[in-house]
Amino acid sequence: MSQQSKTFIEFLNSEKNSLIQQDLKDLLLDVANSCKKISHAVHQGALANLLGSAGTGNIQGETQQKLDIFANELLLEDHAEKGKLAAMASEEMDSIYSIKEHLRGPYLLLFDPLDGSSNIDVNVSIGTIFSVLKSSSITNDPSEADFLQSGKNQVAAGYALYGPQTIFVLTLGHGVQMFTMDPQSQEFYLTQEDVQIPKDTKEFAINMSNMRHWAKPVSRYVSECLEGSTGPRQKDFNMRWIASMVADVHRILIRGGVFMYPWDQREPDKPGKLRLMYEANPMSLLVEQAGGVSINGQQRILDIQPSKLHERVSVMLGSANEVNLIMKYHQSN
Ligand code: AHM
Ligand code: MG
Repeated sequence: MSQQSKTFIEFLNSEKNSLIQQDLKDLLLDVANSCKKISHAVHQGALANLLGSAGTGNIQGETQQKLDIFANELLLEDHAEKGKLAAMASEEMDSIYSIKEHLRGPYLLLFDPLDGSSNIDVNVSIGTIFSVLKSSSITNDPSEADFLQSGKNQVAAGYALYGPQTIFVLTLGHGVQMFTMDPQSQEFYLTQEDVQIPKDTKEFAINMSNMRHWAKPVSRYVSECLEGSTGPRQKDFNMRWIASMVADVHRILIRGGVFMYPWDQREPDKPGKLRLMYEANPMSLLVEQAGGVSINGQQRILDIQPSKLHERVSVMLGSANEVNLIMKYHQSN
């Protein structure tokens, strides 16, 4: 790494973050340290007997992988006694995890411990997504209601990407920074500051196998992209779908693009596949902080008032001009 690269701790303690509370910095250091341990386990894979199904299911009705459970338990253990949190919530737990009264702190931590579970066994990039909210009270027993805050209330959000490199991406509400883990020292170094998503793009990401189930505005947008330079968009588009939101969003933060996991007719009563509070909200804050746009088709995702912890949402995010066009197609439908 370059001589000038700041470590994650140096970044947190830099002038730029002088207004950030020390206990939030401590919490984020703990999160980054947990991600280092998960990264180690991911890279061991079969050698640590961590591949394959755990044979259990989560509240979403999805089969849990061994690594989903491992990462969830590691995050719980690492944060339960640090004194920074009032409670935690996770994709892998039906209800919230309350911190013992004498160990409670001012924040709520939400996470998808291992995003992209279908990619674990095939050695494709996966990640951990996290969101930090302020707890309304540390004296009352925490409840699910404390978590039901709109995404714009997040005081920090980010993800760790376990790919060819392990990368930690963070926003504290003023810009997006990326840190690369040095595999020798296991230290995160600041490698990209104030990330900006290009406003225009020629790349979209959606699971095309669901095409026949999409709503009209989504079909219209994608079919116009597919028409390429001879169609109304007058340019050829490329498509990518990693099936790990964390990796698809990372690509968009690096070089622009659009990611969509919209509502579709397979399960018409559900707003979408992805979860609002620990997938869409943290990603939306990162995307907006990098100059992009994130919507559900009707409104900005960060403005949605959640009504339950595991609420699902339709997601369209990325390069501003493209996502604004998708919004226009929804409004004129
Ligand atoms: P997970 O949190 O259980 O891994 O599920 C979420 C993932 C996203 O990362 C990804 O965008 C999507 O599911 C892929 O879904 P599909 O397999 O339907 O393409
Ligand atoms: Mg996920």
